[in-house]
Amino acid sequence: MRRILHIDMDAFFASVEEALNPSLKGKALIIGGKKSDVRGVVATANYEARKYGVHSAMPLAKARELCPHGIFMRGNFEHYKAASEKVRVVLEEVSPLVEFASIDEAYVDISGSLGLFGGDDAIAAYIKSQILERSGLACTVAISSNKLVSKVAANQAKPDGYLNVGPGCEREFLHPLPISKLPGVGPRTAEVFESLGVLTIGALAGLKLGTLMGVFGQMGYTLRRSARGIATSVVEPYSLPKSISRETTFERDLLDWREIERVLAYLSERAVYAMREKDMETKSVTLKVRYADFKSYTFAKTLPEFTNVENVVFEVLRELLPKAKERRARVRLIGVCLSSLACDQRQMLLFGDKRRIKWQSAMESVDHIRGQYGFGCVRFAKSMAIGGKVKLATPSLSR
Ligand code: TTP
Ligand code: MG
Repeated sequence: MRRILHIDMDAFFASVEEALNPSLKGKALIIGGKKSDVRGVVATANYEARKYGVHSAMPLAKARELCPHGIFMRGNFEHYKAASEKVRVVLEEVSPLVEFASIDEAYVDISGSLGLFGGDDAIAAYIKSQILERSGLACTVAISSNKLVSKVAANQAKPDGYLNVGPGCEREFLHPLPISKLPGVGPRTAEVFESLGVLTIGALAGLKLGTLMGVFGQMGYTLRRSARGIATSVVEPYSLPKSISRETTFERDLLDWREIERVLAYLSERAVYAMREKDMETKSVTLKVRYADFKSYTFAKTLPEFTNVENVVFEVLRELLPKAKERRARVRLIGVCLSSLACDQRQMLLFGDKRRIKWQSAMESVDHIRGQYGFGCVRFAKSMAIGGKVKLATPSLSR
């Protein structure tokens, strides 16, 4: 019998702050920026602050309006990483098959551990109590026969919850839920379904495959399977990132593209460095721009071959920039995303062109120095004009 557990920490960044400083408990707490910060967005809010309508990705200014008495904090990513590691230790005591989907969310294949712990309920109880004891943090756990159903179930059971969807009950569990709860159904897809009168996951599961594929193509097939509670993907312990992005909101909306380009150069340096740390290479570069009217656009380009050097990424971004400038609007946020990632094929170096080999070996030395003295000790001249010490306005979204 396959039993897959999903765990998601409750109000994660906020709960870590509360655990470090218990006097914050019971108060409305918002992480993402100080009260005086005019820019930036909410990373998360504790459940007290959520009562006022504050949620992740909301502009800080709006959060301040809704919850003026709230406590606002920038947050500290190192603390969140450390808390996440404590969670990992507990999960790995239960099973070696642990896959982190984000900093506060993981899947555990517990099929082989049921006998040892005395069943799935016992495993959930062990995980919840051990995490609380060792880190002071509450979490929500759900178990079912696959990742998809467990994820949906955990969302339903939040906060501090536990839900076990028994074998064979997956469909029955999903059917009454609104369509938007199904992974893969974003706000736009949900709108399409709603306009067709399809409001629940059950209604979607009942649609004819031909109808669905007519509207959504291949995605229609996947959605129908998901709606029927069918998911076959396995828990992959050391999952590699699918993309690496860095983005930031400016202190004030900018029209000066020279300044924007410098910040973009800095962000791509950070992204490429993070990618190399994971021994990965990219084949697709995306430029993200959010303008003053909050409209976001992305411009992407696929590279002829994989790269892990900044200069190649800079060149691609420079090609994409004219499209971003066309809108002639002030820019609120800029970001870069590296995707189509693959593990670095070092042996390919032998076949690379001379320039590439030169850059790769130069950056290897740079990374070595950065490993000892920190990222900021070696920077490209392109981004230096924005200053030596850069603080990104939305650090939590800029991993
Ligand atoms: P989530 O698990 O989505 O949210 P949460 O843990 O704060 O709250 P809950 O699960 O109880 O609903 O995200 C985990 C952390 O990731 C969150 O604490 C902060 C960070 N995060 C951002 O920085 N920006 C975002 O837009 C989101 C959604 C999360
Ligand atoms: Mg969470």
